[in-house]
Amino acid sequence: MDLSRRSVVLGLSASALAGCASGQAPVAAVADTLPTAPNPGWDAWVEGFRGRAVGSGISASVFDRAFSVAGFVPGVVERDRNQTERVRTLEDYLAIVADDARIGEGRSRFAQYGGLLEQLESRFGVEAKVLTSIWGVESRYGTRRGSIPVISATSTLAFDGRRGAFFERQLLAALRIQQNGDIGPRDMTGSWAGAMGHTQFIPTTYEAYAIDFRGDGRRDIWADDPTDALASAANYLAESGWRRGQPWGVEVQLPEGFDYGLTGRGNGRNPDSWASLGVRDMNGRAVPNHGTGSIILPMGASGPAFMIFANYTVLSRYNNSQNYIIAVGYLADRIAGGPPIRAGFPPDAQGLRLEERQEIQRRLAQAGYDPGDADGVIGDRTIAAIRAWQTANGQPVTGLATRDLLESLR
Ligand SMILES: [Ca+2]
Repeated sequence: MDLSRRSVVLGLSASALAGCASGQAPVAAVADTLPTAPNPGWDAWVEGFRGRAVGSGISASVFDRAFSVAGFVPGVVERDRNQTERVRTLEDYLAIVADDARIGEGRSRFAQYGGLLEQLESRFGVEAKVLTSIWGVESRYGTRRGSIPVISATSTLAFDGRRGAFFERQLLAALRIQQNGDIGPRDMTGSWAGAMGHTQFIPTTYEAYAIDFRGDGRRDIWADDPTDALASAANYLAESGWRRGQPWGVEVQLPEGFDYGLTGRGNGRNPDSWASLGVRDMNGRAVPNHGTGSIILPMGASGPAFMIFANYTVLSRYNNSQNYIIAVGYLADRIAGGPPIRAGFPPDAQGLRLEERQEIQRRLAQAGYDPGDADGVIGDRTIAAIRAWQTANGQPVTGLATRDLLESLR
């Protein structure tokens, strides 16, 4: 095989980790590019891996064809290392993946693909709104499917990542998928961690659950047409035990003096028991019988409370992050016309609420800085804009969105 690799620029859009069980909720990143770079260590690793791959049943020609267009991508390693650093609150995560824009787009897609979604719902027993929501959270309805070659991404992370064994399994699965003829090396793209297509399946999840819905011989989750991808997500949820017509969870209100020791994902009770403790839905009624439920408080006692049911656990198979599961369930409900979360969110560590963080962003933009969208999420761009403003105004350069900053900007 040819180990001299040209440096190419790869597109990166979505960064999702479907099925990774990393506990990290995916967030679609802004579009950027990730180049490959020569790396003799990676070349040597690939040579060694070639023997293991062929030994496990990958044909030498499939292997060499796949790696003839692959390379080491340093930016992928960077993503993997940075991933654990930022822990977003539920409020931030919802502002990113389940904001009004994504709800509106979801309603359009729900209408546009209504026929297909109905077929999937009747065949797999997973509601159309849930499939639409997963599509929305994973790839912004197919617009952020990721354009990094999967062999490059997974081999880079298998060679030089925190989770080498995991990514070697994904790389082997990716090669088997190519060997099976579902997709060619140049078209097998995904996000930085190897999550592929509209519903961001990692290769092993694809092998286990992908569906060729129209029977054309290929399980194509990469094409513009989302049919196979949505069918595959439906199959995955159905196989994981989805209960049709049952909610993932409902927002609830807790009575004065409620014992918070009763909350937590493992502390299930039957509906009568919760009702007798004074737990009500947001209309003041006892929660209907959806089976055993637990109560979770994603932002503590001063934030929203949810009673969660069996379908919450089913969604956790896709990604075991609490924020991810709530976002998928909530976006699904909103797409179907459900209400916003009624409880307020507590102020952040700096004592600011969402509207105040948005005001900081708007005022920075008015002052000529670039804090990104005024979504109230203090991310890298907003921090950079705050630092630039602080520098220009002779303030200590902290990058923090504080009340003092807001007052100064006013
Ligand atoms: Ca197909």
